[in-house]
Amino acid sequence: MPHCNLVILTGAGVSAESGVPTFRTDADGLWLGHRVEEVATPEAFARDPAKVQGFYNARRRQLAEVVPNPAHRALADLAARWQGRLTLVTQNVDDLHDRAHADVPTGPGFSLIHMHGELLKARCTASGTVCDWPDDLAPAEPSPFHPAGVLRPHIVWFGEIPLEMPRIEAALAEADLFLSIGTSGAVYPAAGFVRAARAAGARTVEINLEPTKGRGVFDDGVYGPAGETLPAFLADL
Ligand code: BJW
Repeated sequence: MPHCNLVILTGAGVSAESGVPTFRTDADGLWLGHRVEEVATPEAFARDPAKVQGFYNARRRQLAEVVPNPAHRALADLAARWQGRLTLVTQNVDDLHDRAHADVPTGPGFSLIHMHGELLKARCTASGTVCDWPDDLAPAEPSPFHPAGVLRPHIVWFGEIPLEMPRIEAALAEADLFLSIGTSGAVYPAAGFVRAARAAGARTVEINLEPTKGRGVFDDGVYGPAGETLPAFLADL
């Protein structure tokens, strides 16, 4: 098994035990006190940049208060010993996978893809240039890259195309094993990855607190907090 092509998709549930809130847990549909369409669309940014920047500034600041949990660390340990290709695709915009992987060596077959962007980066609206940005962004933060641009969060909002899709699709097309960890499967295209992996002949496993609506599409399921279930599950691979 450690020689096969492995694709792992992670979502907010992987960071939940670090204290980062998930998206779809509030019965009233609010996400950290906001409706998602008020903060995670290009239209929202055009309409009310102060609100959108404020929301992402708060989340960026929160990263200083959280650390990787046993689920992140188990994935980093796996990457250190995996002999085949391991493509870790995360929908999370926090840097907890990055920090866990920084602590251990990873093989040449490993790659980490932040398909929905990264909180600690900013992007010029005029040139598309991406840069590290650990601090707050002003509502109309002047871009150092283009006189007509401002800096926005390097985040994929609804209606925008997720990052690195060709690389992700290529990895899925050659997957032998696909793990979907801590994601509700409510947001596309990530929600469709399990079908792409199945079409490639991969075994598919859902790892979540509880079965999701898409459970029937997976071959197997492992249920419970990822920080508890994942270390044992990955150790057995
Ligand atoms: C635990 C746990 C523990 C808890 N242990 N587990 C109609 C039909 C189909 C699609 C569409 C449609 N209308 C519009 C669309 C497209 C749209 C979409 O999917 N909308 C849906 C709402 C229907 N998608 C898009 O617009 C995307 N772009 C796109 O499609 O472009 C077209 C295109 C694609 C590809 C090629 C060519 C063209 C862009 C989507 C951008 C998503 N952005 C967000 C916000 C920005 C990032 C941010 O601010 O953080 O990304 S939305 C939000 O949801 C965030 C997340 O990454 C994403 C996924 O959420 P996730 O991670 O699954 O979290 P939750 O909260 O939903 O689930 C947590 C899970 O963890 C639960 O299952 C818990 O049980 C579990 N859990 N604790 C294990 N301890």
